[in-house]
Amino acid sequence: MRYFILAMFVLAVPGRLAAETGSAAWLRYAPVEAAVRGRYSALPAHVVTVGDSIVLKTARAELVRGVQGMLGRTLRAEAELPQQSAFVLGTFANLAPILPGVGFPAHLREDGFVLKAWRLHGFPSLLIAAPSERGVLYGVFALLSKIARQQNIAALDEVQEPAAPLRWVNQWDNLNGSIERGYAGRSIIFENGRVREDLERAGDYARLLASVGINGCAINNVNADPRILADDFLPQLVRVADAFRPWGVVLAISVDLSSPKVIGGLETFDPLDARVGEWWRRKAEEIYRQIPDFGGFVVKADSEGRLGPSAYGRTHADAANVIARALAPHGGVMFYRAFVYNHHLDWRDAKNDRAKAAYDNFHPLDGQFENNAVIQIKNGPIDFQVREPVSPLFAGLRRTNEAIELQITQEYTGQQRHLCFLPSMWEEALDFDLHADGESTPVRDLASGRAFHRPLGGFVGVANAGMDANWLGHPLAMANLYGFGRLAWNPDLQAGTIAEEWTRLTFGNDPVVVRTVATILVESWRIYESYTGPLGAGTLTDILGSHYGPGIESSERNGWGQWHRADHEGIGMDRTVATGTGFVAQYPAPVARLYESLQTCPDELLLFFHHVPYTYRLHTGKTVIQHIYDSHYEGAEQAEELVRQWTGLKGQIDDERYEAVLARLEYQAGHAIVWRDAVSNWFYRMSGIADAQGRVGHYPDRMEAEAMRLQGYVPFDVVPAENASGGKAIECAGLQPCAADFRFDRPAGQYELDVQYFDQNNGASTFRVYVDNRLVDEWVANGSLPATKPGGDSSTRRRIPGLKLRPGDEIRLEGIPEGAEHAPLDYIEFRQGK
Ligand code: GCW
Repeated sequence: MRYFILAMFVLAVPGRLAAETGSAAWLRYAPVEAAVRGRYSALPAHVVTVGDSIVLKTARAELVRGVQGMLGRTLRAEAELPQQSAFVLGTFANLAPILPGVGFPAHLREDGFVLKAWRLHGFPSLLIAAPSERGVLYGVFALLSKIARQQNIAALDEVQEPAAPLRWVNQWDNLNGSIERGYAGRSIIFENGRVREDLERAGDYARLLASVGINGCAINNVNADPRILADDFLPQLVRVADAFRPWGVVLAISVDLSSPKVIGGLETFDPLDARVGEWWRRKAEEIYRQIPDFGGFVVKADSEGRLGPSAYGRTHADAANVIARALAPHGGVMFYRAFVYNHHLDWRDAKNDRAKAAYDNFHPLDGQFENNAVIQIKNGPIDFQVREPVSPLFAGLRRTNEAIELQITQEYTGQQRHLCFLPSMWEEALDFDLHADGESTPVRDLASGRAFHRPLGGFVGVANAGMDANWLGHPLAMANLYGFGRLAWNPDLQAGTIAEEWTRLTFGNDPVVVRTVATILVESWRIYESYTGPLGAGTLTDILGSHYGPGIESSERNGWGQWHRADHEGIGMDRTVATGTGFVAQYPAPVARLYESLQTCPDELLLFFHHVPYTYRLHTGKTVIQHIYDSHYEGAEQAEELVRQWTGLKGQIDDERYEAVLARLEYQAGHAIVWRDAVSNWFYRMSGIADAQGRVGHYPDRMEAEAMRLQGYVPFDVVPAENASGGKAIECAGLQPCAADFRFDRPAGQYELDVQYFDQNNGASTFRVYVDNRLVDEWVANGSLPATKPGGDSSTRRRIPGLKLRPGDEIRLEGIPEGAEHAPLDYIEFRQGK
């Protein structure tokens, strides 16, 4: 009883917001505030659906659910057009005969819709009509989004259509349930080599996708396990298709080109061998017999160790076409990835350039692909780096369908531990004018197929949502999935608009919340860029491992081709025609001119296209080396500023999501300093040029762990050295517990103490901090960072605020190792006045 009263009390506290896990994402349908509810009082109380397909049923149920949640009203479903005001849902074909006066648009793209206020039998009604059933569902979501964002919907008369027919996500899920480059838990589709028994979350995912107009999902890793095409797998795929179907999301799979041989029993997978063609034909037939609305296949071939047509001296067109022809009679689409390159490039040859690979491989084949084949091109010529120019291949295919592949999962952009709102980056890529044929041809028109009047085209987002309740790990990362869908629907949208829409739907309409969150989002990409990968040099991360923390040299002297070519004199890849790899020539002339010349090449891409000395002056007037130092310091400060901005929202957002975001932002601010120090120290060592502001290499507020008095703890070298302060740290590998202590020798006052330690994923050490034998903090390093040793991936900050310290105080750090994690410590730093 006591608990019950307590619970009532908690619920009754005015203004207290109910905890949310984030699982509802942007489809919360939170009650519309009383002050604006009047805006919707005239909405109909009835809903009629003309037609009874499964997608129409979903549309109606969603409308009922949304109106119930937001306005607290239960819509009555009617079988016939009532003699009172109603929501009327249906396709043009079904509605036109019974609503003769309406006049639906004659040429609306598939999946488009109409929202229209209409007097029906004299009663004010609302039509949600579309050429296809899926369009009706999209219309419902659009209407509900307007209500959630408190928009006025009286006198609605709106027509929307998508920019392109193909708006898909790819999941890189493995059949064992892991996800390649996934940062939010296990697969929602697979488990232990099979499709999960419980596909409820897969259905919820399809609902989220549909709500932003995404109409296809390829569910498995492009590094495809051939077993996905095995006979006994098909019934499992049928179940996934069933889970997606109510939401108009078609199921697709990634397939391995060698399947006819590996699981088909043929001795070859040569795309020009008639038996191979026959195998794909039968396979497609078998699939469509059981999944009539199957979407198609995605293929990664001759890339990163995958087998491909080169095994038989065939072309990518041969490979794509043999499968495309098998899919064509059923309306299936064949996505063939342009991410084909040699990862054993000789780095000693200054003419070698991975950036050239996609164009070199696919441009010569333009016009040779079947009409249902689509070349899926990553936005940049390298690989989802924090900053790249757009791929020249977008302009290099005119008689071939193409789609742009964007990465929602933040492989190179902080892995959902750092905030990085990617629509800001995508907007720039989509707006970039490649001037194919001298005409204006922004990437969005090339990818959508509009520029060259292609039958197919579109947008593919690598999403990698997982079992984490909030789908992507970082609560704010969902803005990337939302933003991808919105841009695929309408690539003219601005990142700021998307950020605002998403914030309203996700956190409500409070103006301070909307302004703060949208600002944080919009600034986050540049902030992330500024402390990671400067001036187009690429994300300076551990290329050979996690792709997460700093790993500045890891890109060099190996065949992966993500080189920045920094040495003692300068940095950058010379990709010019005059003196470099000649990559620039792959762009149409106006763009090539822009990048070829140092005068016109934008600073932010300078090092992508040119090799320059550290003393080279940017358009801003700064030298390259000083820019590297400054941007890393500014970026780390801005990351700290994000924390401050967020804390201003305490109480305005439910505690659960507030705390979840705060924890990530605080972690990010600490890790931004790890990045800052690693990059700036590495470049200081390389260039020998000091920071004009005297920051790099000088840390007056720091006490290195190896400089403390150690009991049990032993110093060791961290490799690479720049990933730990002073290149060294201490670990407790023998007798435990271990301790490190020293006497405080600064002026008395209030301090904030930052303890920099390493949090590996192969142990959970305990740390304790004492001041004069008084325990002031204790924590367990049990995060899940991608690291099994101390270094840039695992380096983590613990902040202890509000410590009163006097000279002579003994500060002692105690570490208790667990598993393979030896309670490693790097340094502590004092900040006064906090
Ligand atoms: O960015 C790289 C990733 C690989 C990925 C590959 C690709 C699925 O590091 O994990 O493989 O791209 O896009 O095929």
